[in-house]
Amino acid sequence: MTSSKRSLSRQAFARANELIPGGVNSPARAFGGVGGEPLFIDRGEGPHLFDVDGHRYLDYVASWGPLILGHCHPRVVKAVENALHKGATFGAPTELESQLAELVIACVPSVEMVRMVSSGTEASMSAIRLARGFTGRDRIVKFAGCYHGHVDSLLVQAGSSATTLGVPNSPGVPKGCTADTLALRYNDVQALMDAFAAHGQQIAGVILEPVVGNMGLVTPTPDFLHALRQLTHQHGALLIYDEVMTGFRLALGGAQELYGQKPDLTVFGKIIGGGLPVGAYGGRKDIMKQVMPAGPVFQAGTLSGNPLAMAAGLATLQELREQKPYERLDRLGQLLVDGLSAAAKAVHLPHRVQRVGSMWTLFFTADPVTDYDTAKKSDAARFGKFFWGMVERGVYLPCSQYEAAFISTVHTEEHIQQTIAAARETLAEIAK
Ligand code: HOZ
Repeated sequence: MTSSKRSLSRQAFARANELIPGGVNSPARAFGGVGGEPLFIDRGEGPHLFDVDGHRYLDYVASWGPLILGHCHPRVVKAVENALHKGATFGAPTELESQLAELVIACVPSVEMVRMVSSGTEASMSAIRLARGFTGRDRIVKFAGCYHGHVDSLLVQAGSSATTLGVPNSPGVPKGCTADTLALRYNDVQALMDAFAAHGQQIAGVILEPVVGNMGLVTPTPDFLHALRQLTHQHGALLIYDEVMTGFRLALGGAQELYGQKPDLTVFGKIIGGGLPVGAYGGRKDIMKQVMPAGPVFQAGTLSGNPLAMAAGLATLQELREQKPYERLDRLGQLLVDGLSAAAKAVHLPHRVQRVGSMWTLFFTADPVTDYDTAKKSDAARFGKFFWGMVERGVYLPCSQYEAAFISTVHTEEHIQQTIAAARETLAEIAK
């Protein structure tokens, strides 16, 4: 399938470019990391996507994570249809909101109370505000390479030194917004200890992706997770897990269940909305009760708790709770990474396949990827060739070396074998 066969996507992109900045409504989907132009999508069905030119792809993007049940899962479609017929939005409470809240609380033991919002960005922003309001402190610790949405105070790029005081990495973010953000190296226990030794009394909270998806897949060391919990506790700061990607994906209770951890607050997005726009933040009741109108920390939203979105999220979480797909997803994940590693090894390509459960990344580097600096050592140009080779063979991967790919419950062993076969051909081609 050459680019000439994607002429309708090309036309659609040219038109969109005249109307929408860069032709897309979120930069991640613009193919900037792999070159070329984005595929325009017509529809999805189970594990497959169909572009406007009529090509079918095995989908490992899953709308960047939400679609753990695949496209158009019948239970989700039915739930949304039912809700739609009753009215799209009321700006008044519905019982669906409590039903989803109850299910989230049942799935994630550290969450005793939860507030629904409309995106992961909104959820992180609100959790940070709450941490500051609850502790009466201003400073926030984040980690280089972790992404928590486009929140001003979290858009901080750390330099190569382990600790840097905030420097905004987008024009339009005033220095003042990031002045209280400390960006540290992921998995660096010493840097964390130093930050708390220097600023412990001013740190309101520490936010992290407990398994990182946003620099490609990077896992936390046990020591790092332990130090985070211990130091935040000792210094009266809140520990905030951003489980936008990992929540309901690595286990029903997310990464915190997998690693046996208990953060004070958790940020959700993606799967919690079953493909519709939902974010949420939740945690200890004494903290959550500070949110308005129960408490003084302001946060609001016209479409927060929207009935269509609640219905999609509820159907998705109910299905996951009944299906218990996590062991199967883990097995498929292992099968896939073994196949990818063998294929890369056979053609002597330096590589690392990193995975937790159904999240994975093939890095084109020989060394372990443990943080942002080591992630950036990967050969992103080679990844671009790999990406396009896979597209040509009917496999749709995230269009960046620095993103995680997702296996969904509708993938089968046969799909995984197809993917390995496509990778074998592609890797042999790009190794030449
Ligand atoms: N949050 C997604 C993973 N990095 C990207 C989705 C987007 O920004 O459009």
